[in-house]
Amino acid sequence: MSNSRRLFFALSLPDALQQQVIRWRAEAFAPEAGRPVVAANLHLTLAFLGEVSAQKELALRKLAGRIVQPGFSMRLDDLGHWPRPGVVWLGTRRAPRGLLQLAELLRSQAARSGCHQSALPFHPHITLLRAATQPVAIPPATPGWTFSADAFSLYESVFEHGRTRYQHLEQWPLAK
Ligand code: 2AM
Repeated sequence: MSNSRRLFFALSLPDALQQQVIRWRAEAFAPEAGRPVVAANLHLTLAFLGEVSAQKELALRKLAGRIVQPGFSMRLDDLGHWPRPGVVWLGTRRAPRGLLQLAELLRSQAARSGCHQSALPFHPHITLLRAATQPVAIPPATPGWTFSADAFSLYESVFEHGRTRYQHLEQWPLAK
């Protein structure tokens, strides 16, 4: 499947918030805690699609373009560590209904289009550190940023020169 791409739907973080998060992260975690995700790669995944053919990608883009869902705000006030995948993440203690509905819609459209969906419940998170497989001292609190989502996006995960880069492909607005 040479013309397939590794795709996912996600919320982008505004540039200013990306910068605030990486500045705080440098203070909040020891360098040996894990490999920091570069600022431009910080995002919140809504639905992971895996390797998708060009035809299926087109169908999923069309479905995404028909979504009418409200925008929402959330406080980024939760932190956690998943040792098995080696991920330290930033999340929210109260996921807004709009976020859960949007993710559910995208995940069910993906499943119906034949993209395998994890059986694990959706746990909204922004990955901060990777390769964090040893115990990590998690700070007791975050600065409590508020993140407003007024659009969602399709990204391609590109692995080149030993690095993963997320290529922004298309964005759709959420209703006001
Ligand atoms: P992660 O940050 O927790 O690793 C691009 O790879 C994005 O899709 C990342 O946010 C990643 O989540 C997520 N992702 C990768 N593989 C996945 C899978 N099998 N199921 C769900 N999400 C996945």
